[in-house]
Amino acid sequence: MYHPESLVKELEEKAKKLRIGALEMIYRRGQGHPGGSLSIAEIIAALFFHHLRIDPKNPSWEERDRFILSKGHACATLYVALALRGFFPESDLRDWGKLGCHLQGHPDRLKTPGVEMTSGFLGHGISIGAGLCLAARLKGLSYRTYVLLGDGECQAGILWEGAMVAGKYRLSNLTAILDYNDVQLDGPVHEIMPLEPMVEKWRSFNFEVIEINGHNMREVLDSLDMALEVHDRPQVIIAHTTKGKGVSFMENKAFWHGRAPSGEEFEKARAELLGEGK
Ligand SMILES: Cc1ncc(C[n+]2csc(CCOP(=O)(O)OP(=O)(O)O)c2C)c(N)n1
Repeated sequence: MYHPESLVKELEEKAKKLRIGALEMIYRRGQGHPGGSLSIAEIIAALFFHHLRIDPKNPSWEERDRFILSKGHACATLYVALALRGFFPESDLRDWGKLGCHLQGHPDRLKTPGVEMTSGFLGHGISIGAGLCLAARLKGLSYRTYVLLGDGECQAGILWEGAMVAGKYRLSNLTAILDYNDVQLDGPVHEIMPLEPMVEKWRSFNFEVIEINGHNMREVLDSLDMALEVHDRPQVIIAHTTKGKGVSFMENKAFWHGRAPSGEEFEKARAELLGEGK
């Protein structure tokens, strides 16, 4: 489908808002995961502000598309998107992680409207997603399931069991999106446990593979549309991204995987994201 320039620009603005909002949450809480929250901003913006069939007024609508944040540690970005989409008031974001707040340190499907899977324990999104897709098939429902994975997460063996199931049952209603930023908790993915050849790996699990630059909004939108055209197998969008994208001192640094910025660092990051001083 053709995407007008105005839509691309609007979604790029949303991605910027997601980045600033997520960083602000992490700064305020003094805890969180900036690197992997920043790398998924375009993907989350494209999904939540354009692609997904969801209704914030009816979060449990049976035909809604399901989105699973399998790399649950990056939930700040998801929470900002859900708030901006109207699943709950934006003011709730300020209470993230506080006792009694529905926004937990990692996503909790029993507490937060719009969260489909409790996650944080890496590796399980594909299996749960495959289950949701089989359920849709059995019930004759038309919803699709999207699972956002980390590349470090792909080092977990259980993920490939889920992929095997999705491939066996030819779950064409499942789209995995891989945030391939090549940095995990404490170093480069390709050094800790190499994943390559990634395209061939997914193909051998019977997935249709689409490879994109995960920060190019047009490519993200096109890839989501291309996935809709695949009717005989699950799909994976391998999105090449940069951990810490948009903040110069955070980019590609494992140091910023799970550390909150100081007040000064946050202000510097915010100015960069707003494009000030350029
Ligand atoms: C099963 C499991 N093992 C270890 C961890 C600890 N952990 C949290 S985040 C992370 C790194 C994940 O890397 P990646 O998937 O690449 O995430 P991103 O770089 O996108 O933040 C690890 C090992 C965990 N949450 N779950």
